[in-house]
Amino acid sequence: MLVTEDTKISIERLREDLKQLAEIGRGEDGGLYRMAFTAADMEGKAWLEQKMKDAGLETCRDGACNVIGKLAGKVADAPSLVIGSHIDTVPCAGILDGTLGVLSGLECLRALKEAGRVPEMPVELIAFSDEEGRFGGMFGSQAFAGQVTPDTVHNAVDPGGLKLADTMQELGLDPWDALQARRDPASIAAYLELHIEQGPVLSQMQEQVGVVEAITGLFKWTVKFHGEPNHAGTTPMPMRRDAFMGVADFAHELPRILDENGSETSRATIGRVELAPGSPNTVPGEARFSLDVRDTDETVMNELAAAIRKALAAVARRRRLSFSYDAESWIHPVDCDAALVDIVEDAARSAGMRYRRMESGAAHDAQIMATVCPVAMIFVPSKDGKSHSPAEWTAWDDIEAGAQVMLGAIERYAFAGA
Ligand code: HGY
Ligand code: MN
Ligand code: MN
Repeated sequence: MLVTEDTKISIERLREDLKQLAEIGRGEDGGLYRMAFTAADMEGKAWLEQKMKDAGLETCRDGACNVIGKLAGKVADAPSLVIGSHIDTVPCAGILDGTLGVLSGLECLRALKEAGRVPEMPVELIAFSDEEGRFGGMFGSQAFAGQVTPDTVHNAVDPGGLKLADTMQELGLDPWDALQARRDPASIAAYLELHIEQGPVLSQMQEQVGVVEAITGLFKWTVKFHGEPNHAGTTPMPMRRDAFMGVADFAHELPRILDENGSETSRATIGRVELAPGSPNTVPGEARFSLDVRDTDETVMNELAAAIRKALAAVARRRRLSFSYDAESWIHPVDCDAALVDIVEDAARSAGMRYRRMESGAAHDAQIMATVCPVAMIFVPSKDGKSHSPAEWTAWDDIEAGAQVMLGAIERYAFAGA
């Protein structure tokens, strides 16, 4: 396996890129608000595209508005090594989730270009649209992997009820073009993604790099309890059909449901609750809430879904409510490709990194790409395990270490024939 140690990433350039992109979509509270297909997200895409051009990459956007930069290979029509992640964020996000993978990938390709090194195959850097699932799933990578259907394009909505199709049209995009974003799997050799761990393991173990072997699956539901709005003063407690109390009762059932049906990698989160009519002196007649449930084993995911449906029905009966739910997305857990994981591990070991093999509790575009090609991921530590908040951080020397391992993995994979 040919490895030249002379190609080094520049942490100064990477730091400058991170600082610049961190200013796009920054809110008053210091968090990032670059949610998918907002003006800030589109500004971030434009900024990134220009950076790719400045780096001498051939750029384009596909029908899902994925931003793509290509480093040409010696064999022009060989299947590409694809690297990337996302630059869209959750509301009030940190500056590294997704972004670090895209900008580290950009720095790797810039370093290779600067060193005049030409890979055997094209290497394509992609910033996938809507990884955070504002519109339900991982729209950009799902479109790239051919998983988007007219149903997705027509019915995907965000938590506020805005339709994906309308949102794209208002940006001058044709949502139906997403159906043409599918890339022929024969043109993709493999996918590599660098990402922050978003958990506590690497930082607690004082390790620099995570060599990811498996990625958790998840399903997202929007659940509704329907009761009866009524006067907060004149309606005796036993006579109420209080939809919020349904949510409260169900939330207290979650630990039991996970204990009885889950595993140590099971997670369940209610991240958003909306009550109607929403006035302080009215018993809520309707409650609508999000449910995010995860496990690395799909059988366990199915068992958790069945147990959750039973618990919702029991709570509804007890509270004289009715309930319904929309299954927003179901993303399969995946194993990373053993040979690609070995390449990442070899790059980490040769660079003298303290590393460990581990699983991902967060979902990533890599698990969508795993449906069409071999994938592997590189993690860098998250300070105090924090993420999806402005407290999200990774020490600069860990960022440099991770990006250098990424470059080492690219060199091992895309220059193998050299
Ligand atoms: O939710 C996740 O795991 C990822 O950050 N989208
Ligand atoms: Mn992410
Ligand atoms: Mn995220």
